[in-house]
Amino acid sequence: LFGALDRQPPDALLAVIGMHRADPRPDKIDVGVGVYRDASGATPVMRAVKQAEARLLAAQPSKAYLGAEGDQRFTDLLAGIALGPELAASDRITGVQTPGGTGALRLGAELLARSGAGTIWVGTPTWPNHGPIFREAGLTVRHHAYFDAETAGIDEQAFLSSLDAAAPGDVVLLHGCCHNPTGTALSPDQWQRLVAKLAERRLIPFVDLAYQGLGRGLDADAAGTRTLLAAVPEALLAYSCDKNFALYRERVGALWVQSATPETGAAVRDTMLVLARSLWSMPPDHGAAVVRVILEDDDLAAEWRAELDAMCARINRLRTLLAAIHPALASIADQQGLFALLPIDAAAVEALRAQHAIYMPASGRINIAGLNEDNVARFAAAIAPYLGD
Ligand code: PLP
Ligand code: TYF
Repeated sequence: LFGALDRQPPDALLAVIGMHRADPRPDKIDVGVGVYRDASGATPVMRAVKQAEARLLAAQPSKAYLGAEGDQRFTDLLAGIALGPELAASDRITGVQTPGGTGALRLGAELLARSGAGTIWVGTPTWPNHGPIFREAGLTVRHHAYFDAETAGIDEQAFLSSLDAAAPGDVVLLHGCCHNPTGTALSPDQWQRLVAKLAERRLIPFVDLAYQGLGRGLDADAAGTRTLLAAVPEALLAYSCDKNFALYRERVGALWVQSATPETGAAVRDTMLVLARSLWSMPPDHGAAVVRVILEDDDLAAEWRAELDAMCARINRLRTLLAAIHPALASIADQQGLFALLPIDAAAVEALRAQHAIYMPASGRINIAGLNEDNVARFAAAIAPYLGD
């Protein structure tokens, strides 16, 4: 049976972790996989998370099954953060806990397939897992224009006009903020024009919000998503808490689906639960319970927000430093989130690894948080020869 299977390449992003770990050079720099790092290069457990975990350890009464929806109070409290109070109260929006943002994307993909959707459009470039997640669920993945390497910005005209090739009922995957891998973000005006295009073409948005709070702040980073949901009848929102609560391996996320009517929403929810039962039965509890404990408690929630704000500020300080170093990097200051796409090729990436112990995927994407005030100058000097004039 299994003899027909071919060997597969490792995940290009996760492979960088192993290569960096094996390098003995003391001044090595890891700007590979997308996890937040502090100035010492660590990815610490957040203070509010530690306190919530201590409370759970002391007081959690049971670990008995919850159900396919997971911790519903987690999802409802998180809706206030992600959607804001008005949309969170909508009787057309229903949400369930999922294993990370990836689980939310996959559950949404399965729901789309079950509903008869055939095609999802993703931007070029996008997170490399997007294509496989939707294809494994049986959807056709097509690509729309998005990034302009010349300006290191969004080619809005090409983006919107490439959506003219989509058929009514097609789905469009959008990054809510902090685009992975380019760091770009739509302005409020650009969101408005995108909303108009989606409405005109009768396309269904599927927003992936995996970095809320790491760009411009919690509300600013969700503003485009909220504008969109308020304007269209149907939409999906895959959410990850793994970056903004630094819970990565705990796999914390949620999927919200907005339907045209509350009645349709009830059938959507039933279907989400049926699909979740066959995918993972129930999502893992611990990380979602941690987030619930934080959001239930004003003091813990304030502590979480303050630490998240500090992480966001550190990323933006590094962005300013990096952008000032070379004209080809200037746009990094205006972009947001962990990532930027360097205008260098795979050969340059390999040379940087061999000669300077600098680790990034072959795409030239860097995780800005892997830099610090001490190594940013050395990093800039190493990449400068590959950036042109
Ligand atoms: N979406 C994007 C754009 C991401 O970069 C990631 C990163 O991991 C995810 C979704 C998935 O998040 P999670 O680790 O919660 O599955
Ligand atoms: O883009 C990143 O680096 C993060 C982390 O298969 C990640 O989204 C990367 C690859 C992967 C899962 C998560």
